[in-house]
Amino acid sequence: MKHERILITGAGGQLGTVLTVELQKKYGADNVIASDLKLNPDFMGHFEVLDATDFEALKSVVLKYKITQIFHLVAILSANGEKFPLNTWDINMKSLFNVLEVSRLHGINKVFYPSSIAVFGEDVEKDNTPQNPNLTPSTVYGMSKVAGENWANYYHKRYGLDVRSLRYPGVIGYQSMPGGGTTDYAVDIYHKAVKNESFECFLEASTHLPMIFIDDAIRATIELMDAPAEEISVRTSYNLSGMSFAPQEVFGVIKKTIPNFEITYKPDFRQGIADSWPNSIDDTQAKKDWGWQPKYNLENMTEVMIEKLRIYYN
Ligand code: AKB
Repeated sequence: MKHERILITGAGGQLGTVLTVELQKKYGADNVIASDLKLNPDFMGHFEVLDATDFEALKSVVLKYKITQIFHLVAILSANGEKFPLNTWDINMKSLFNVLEVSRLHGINKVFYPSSIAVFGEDVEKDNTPQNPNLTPSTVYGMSKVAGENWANYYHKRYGLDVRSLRYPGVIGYQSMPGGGTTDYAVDIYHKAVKNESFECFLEASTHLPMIFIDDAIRATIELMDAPAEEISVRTSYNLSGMSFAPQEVFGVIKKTIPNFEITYKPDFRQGIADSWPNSIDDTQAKKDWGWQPKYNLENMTEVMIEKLRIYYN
């Protein structure tokens, strides 16, 4: 196997925290370089303070460690992104351009770029949203992801750069908190339940959204990156599905274990974003091309979330 050296940008975020540990296990801690704007004092391994919008800084990390693969996780998410739209566009696009250019110019052999269900807008079938509908996103974050998918495809076609991408649903995990997304309620609800607090939900009770458990999300990322290049037929971004549920459903499942748990609903501006997204996703192409199969549903995910968070809070 070729000796790989991995750089993760945005490594301190919800996905990055967990993905970094998995990549350390796979490639050895010495071959994984985590980077972000700030160092988490508990982090174990190689870390570089890096602003991925600064091309020269990114290039010097790539050269210093002889990086061969980049997992580019930097992004301002859907809800936070709406507060400063132009700034969101700048950060999301500039950091991606830097990663694509540094990869093209300095011999990176693979790039991972996360996309999102935020690429979909009002024009799609809400149930089992297909791989290739008309994309009219409602948020700047979604617009940046549609543009980013097309740039990934362009770099692949024009320069032969092996960029691979997944459209993540809302990711639910116990190891780290999400920041500034519309699906964040589905992580927060477990924390409140385990701490015996009531939960105020910023979405309506019946708002179905596509979601995925962190273990499945990380496994999908690694399986996609490990797949032989000739099996990757989608060079924009693959639809990825784990499960789909509404706040009232996750509440009902948590209540089976924590009967005193209470919920109230106070929808805010994030309701509008959620209403523009699919209820569920058709990921047939990912299943066909590289064998994707989720392992977690709402029930078995809830068991793990409650068990792990109880350990964390006790
Ligand atoms: C968000 O809610 O913005 C993210 C996403 C679905 O991309 N979790």
